[in-house]
Amino acid sequence: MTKPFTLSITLLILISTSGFSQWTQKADLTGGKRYQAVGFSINGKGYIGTGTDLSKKKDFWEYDPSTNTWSQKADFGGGETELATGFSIGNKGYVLTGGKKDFWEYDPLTNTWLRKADFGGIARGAAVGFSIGNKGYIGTGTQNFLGGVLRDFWEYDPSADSWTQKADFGGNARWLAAGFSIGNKGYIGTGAGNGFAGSKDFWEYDPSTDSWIQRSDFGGVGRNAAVGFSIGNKGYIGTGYDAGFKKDFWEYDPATNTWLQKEDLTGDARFSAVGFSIGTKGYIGTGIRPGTLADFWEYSSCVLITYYRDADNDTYGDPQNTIESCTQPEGYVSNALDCNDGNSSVHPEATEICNGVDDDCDGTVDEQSGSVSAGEDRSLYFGYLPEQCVSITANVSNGTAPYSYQWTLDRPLLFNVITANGDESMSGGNSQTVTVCLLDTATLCIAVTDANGCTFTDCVTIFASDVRCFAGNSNNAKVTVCHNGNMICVDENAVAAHLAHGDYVGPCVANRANAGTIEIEQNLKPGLTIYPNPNKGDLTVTMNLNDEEIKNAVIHVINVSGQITKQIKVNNQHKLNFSIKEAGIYFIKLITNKQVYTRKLTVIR
Ligand SMILES: [Ca+2]
Ligand SMILES: [Ca+2]
Ligand SMILES: [Ca+2]
Ligand SMILES: [Ca+2]
Repeated sequence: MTKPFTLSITLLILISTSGFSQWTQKADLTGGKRYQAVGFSINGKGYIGTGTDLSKKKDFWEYDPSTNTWSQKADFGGGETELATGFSIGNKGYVLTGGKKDFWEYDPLTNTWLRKADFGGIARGAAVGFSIGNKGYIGTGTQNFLGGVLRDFWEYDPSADSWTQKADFGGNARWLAAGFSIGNKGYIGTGAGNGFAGSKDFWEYDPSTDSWIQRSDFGGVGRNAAVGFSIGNKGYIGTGYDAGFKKDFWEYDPATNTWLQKEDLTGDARFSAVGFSIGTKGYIGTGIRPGTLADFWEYSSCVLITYYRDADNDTYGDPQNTIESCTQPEGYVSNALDCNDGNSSVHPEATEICNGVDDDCDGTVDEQSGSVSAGEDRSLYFGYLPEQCVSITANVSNGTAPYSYQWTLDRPLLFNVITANGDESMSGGNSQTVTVCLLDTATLCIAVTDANGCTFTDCVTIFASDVRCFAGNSNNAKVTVCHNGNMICVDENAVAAHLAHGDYVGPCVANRANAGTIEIEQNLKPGLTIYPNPNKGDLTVTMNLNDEEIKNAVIHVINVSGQITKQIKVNNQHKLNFSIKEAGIYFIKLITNKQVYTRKLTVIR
């Protein structure tokens, strides 16, 4: 028992959250308000006529759903009447006059009414009529509109223009019942016995056996003067009266013999309305609440859903191009997630590639780029073989392998500097690791292109100096070393011994300590300040020294391995900003004409 309940709750949630109603108000009946009218549909058009307001009516109207318009047709052949009973068979409509036996056929092609064989039973009103195949059926009703309820049931054969009595309705005699047919079965339920107390029993008629069986009671409370019609394989009963006006609306599924509550009629609760279906749509109009009504409502047996055009067929829809439909139309999807419906490579599941386009529709262009680091700046001493060349490996993060590498120097390689072997070199310029041997400072840049076409770059400065010297007339290069403040030219194999006692490679810098030696902080008197410290790689150095002292001063950044990772000429400035890429402990060494200042520095990431 819980399953239908759950289903109906789910449906109600679906309706409420989707914002769509299954009911749509259509043009009011042009002929004006009324109740106890009769109606049917033929070939895509609906018909409502007769009924009463302050007086009984005979006018008849045709509704065209394609234009949502009503047009007046020939007055009902039987004259003014109310509580008439109607149905349609094929291309004709039929109406049994309320309270009389005269029975009329309407032909929309000729817009004429033709009186047919009188109804087989006694005169009545508020009966139920429907057709199955090419036969019409009328049963139940009231003889005198107050009581005198009936349960006889009759079949009309238009080909013979004759009436045949069939098995009495399975339930008690009643009037103001509702009915419809589905396939080759007819259904009658609800209605009132003598009086107005509503019933909810529901019965199925099988013309092949001329028999009635009771089916599940109508899903809502018992009632009378409801409307009934069918759409496809489902039947519907709604509105009506039972100590109050009703607007609830129920669907009957003969396959499961169950009732499912559908969305209430959006218009006013009412009874004695007219209901019929045209194609996949149901219609309810007119009636009384107790004010008389002329409004007219269309029921879609499905819930309208917004679908989004998927022109590029990538299964993601264009939020700007929508359609509302009961079922998913070809070329449309239920999501609105495509940010470019003209490109099937662009959608939320696409891989972001570096093309200047937001491929994955996350609002950001080319966000999947990676990065590359060539590490810290380096120092080279050309002519001193251990430090004449450097190999630098590009470290890539966040890109997509495989990568291609392109190293470039910001100037041409020097050659024939002083001697024929004074040549710079660069090898591995198209590989992850490049090796350069430089005579003079240059900037070396790496450009990495990943599998997605993303290119990212980094540059380092190679502080290089030519430390070759040529003692005597020899063309054999030796190495310049600063020894006790004097520049000397020594054999390569003697350099190590010189470095061991505090000399350094290259020309002398006044009062300069060995550049590559880590020293504890010294000369802490104000003069050299670094901030912030620790820092995230960007720092400011201020030198509160007089111009004379700062003249020709240099700053060395030395890592914990004693390597100079950066050297900066102060150029008479008192304040410098620079950056250190890699996290770690460093020493900033300021070498002036007079002394050396050293500060310890921490770079965090
Ligand atoms: Ca698309
Ligand atoms: Ca797309
Ligand atoms: Ca993106
Ligand atoms: Ca992109």
